[in-house]
Amino acid sequence: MKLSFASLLATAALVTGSTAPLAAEETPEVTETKQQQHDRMEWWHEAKFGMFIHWGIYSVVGGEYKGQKLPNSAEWMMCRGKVPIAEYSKYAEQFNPTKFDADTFVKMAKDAGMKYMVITAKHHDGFAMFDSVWGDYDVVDATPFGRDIMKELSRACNEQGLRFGFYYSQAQDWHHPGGFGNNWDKTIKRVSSDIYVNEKVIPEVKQLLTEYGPISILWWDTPRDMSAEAFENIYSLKSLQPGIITNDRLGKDYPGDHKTFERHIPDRGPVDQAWEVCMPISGSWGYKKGDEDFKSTSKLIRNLADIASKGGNYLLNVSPTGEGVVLPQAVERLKEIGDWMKINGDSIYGTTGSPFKKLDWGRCTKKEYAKGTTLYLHVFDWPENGELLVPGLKNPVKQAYLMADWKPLEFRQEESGTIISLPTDAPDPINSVITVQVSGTLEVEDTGLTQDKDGNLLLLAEDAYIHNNEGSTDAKLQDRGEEPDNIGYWNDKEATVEWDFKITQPGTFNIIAELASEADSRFVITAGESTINGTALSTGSYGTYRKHPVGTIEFPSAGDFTLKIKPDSKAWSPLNLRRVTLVPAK
Ligand code: H79
Repeated sequence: MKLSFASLLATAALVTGSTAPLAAEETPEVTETKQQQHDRMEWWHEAKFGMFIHWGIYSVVGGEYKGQKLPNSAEWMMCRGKVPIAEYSKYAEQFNPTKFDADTFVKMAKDAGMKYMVITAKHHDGFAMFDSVWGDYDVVDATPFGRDIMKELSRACNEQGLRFGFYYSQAQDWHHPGGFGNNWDKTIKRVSSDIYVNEKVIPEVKQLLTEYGPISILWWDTPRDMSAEAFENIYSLKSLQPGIITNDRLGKDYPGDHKTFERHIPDRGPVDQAWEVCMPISGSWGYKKGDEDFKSTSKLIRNLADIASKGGNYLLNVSPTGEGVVLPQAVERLKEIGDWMKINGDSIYGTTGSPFKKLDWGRCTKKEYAKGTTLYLHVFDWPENGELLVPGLKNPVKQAYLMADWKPLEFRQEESGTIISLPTDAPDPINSVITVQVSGTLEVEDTGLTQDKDGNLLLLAEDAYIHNNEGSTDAKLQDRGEEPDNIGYWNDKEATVEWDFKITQPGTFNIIAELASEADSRFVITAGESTINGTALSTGSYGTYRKHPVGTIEFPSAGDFTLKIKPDSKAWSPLNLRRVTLVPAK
């Protein structure tokens, strides 16, 4: 849709008022409490599982350019191939997804058990998948398809009862001369990012929030430094859709409603904060020819349980082709997830995070009520001895049963926790859920790490929480079979490793770290009130371990503590860490 310049200005002015900040009485600053925010997001917390869709004119070529397969995610092909704007725009002429049917799409998401959908209205390439007011660089005006895909999906979502939201790349725009990111097309006559924001972002987002029915989510991406005014003007648009939920990627001063983790699941979820993991079902976000990197159904179902057990949401991405269909590999997986959800959905929807720290056999989600709690035990590894230990669970158990058949299970409660007797075979090889109803306020004794009788505390790699910096998946546990496991690939200086434990015999301790490194490395250990600067001299290789005395630490009183190791950003060199031992100082 092409508007006259005058009407374009009028549209922008409607939203921004003027270039001056809005007067206080025009935008009464409503400060929302945490509780109010949580209530506004109730449907989202309840939902847990959504569909992400990356679809654009890049989908036509599936990541290939001039016969070359470009590396990485296919929606980045314009940038990876340094494709000039004039040439890239021509892909629009090939975008004709005649097999697309919005109802089928929405039904597919719904049948998978998903409760919301977020689709790329505009990705970094700048191409609008709706009839943009900004100009003709959109699916209606520039493609033979000529249909407003966003409108069709919005309608179908409404009809079928799925929440609908837009992904919008507000900063990167490789097409507009004021957008961020395009440093390869030398024909661009640069204008300021304020111009880009005022003439494209604001009118388009305003349009998306006013002409497409109820919009539940705005999903920003890849923040860049923009003027304070630009940020404020973009941010204020959310008032056009009451209750809309936004993510944390508009800019650093705009935390939005939830944190986003891309492609990886944090070891533990952020506390007192809503969060979501987005992840492509295969390797690439946008359709990529030859991408066979589909995650198994087992992995996907366990990811969903893992994320729910930590209190987060799962936004799982599919990649329609240029023809407008989702590949059979994805369809099959979504169907299998849906089959699992039909039986076990109650263990996901509306649940909150696990009251247990780590569980050897799987994960736990819960629902708390006035007089009791329902625990959902997600058993990934079915116990061979037919007994499942729920460590530290002290509440009286009212009943326990398998979600698959509702048959009551025998249980007994001992010092170590509650033990549930199970049938020999797992009803589901991926994740069998056991429902346990307990009475009273939840009471779980911490059966986690603690000192042995001599006062030693052993912190093993496999018991650590590895906190990866957002977007990074570097630091991880390496399974070494017969050899002890270690934390490895610790390349990211922002990644930290921590252990929670209980001190029962307070005092002063010598810290000994068993590690291997190719170069000298420095790190910082914090625990309780203490901070210790640690040095690890090179052991010669990543496979040669040595026990390094790191320093001493004091725990003057008994209680729960966390010990955290953080790379010293100025002198860090990656190391492999097997364990940290605290030995009482004589
Ligand atoms: O929309 C999806 C990605 O395209 C987008 N966010 C998700 C939801 C995203 N944009 N940037 N990034 C994620 C992170 C940047 C990754 C990069 Fe690269 C590494 C940019 C250049 C090197 C990915 C890999 C793109 C090209 C290679």
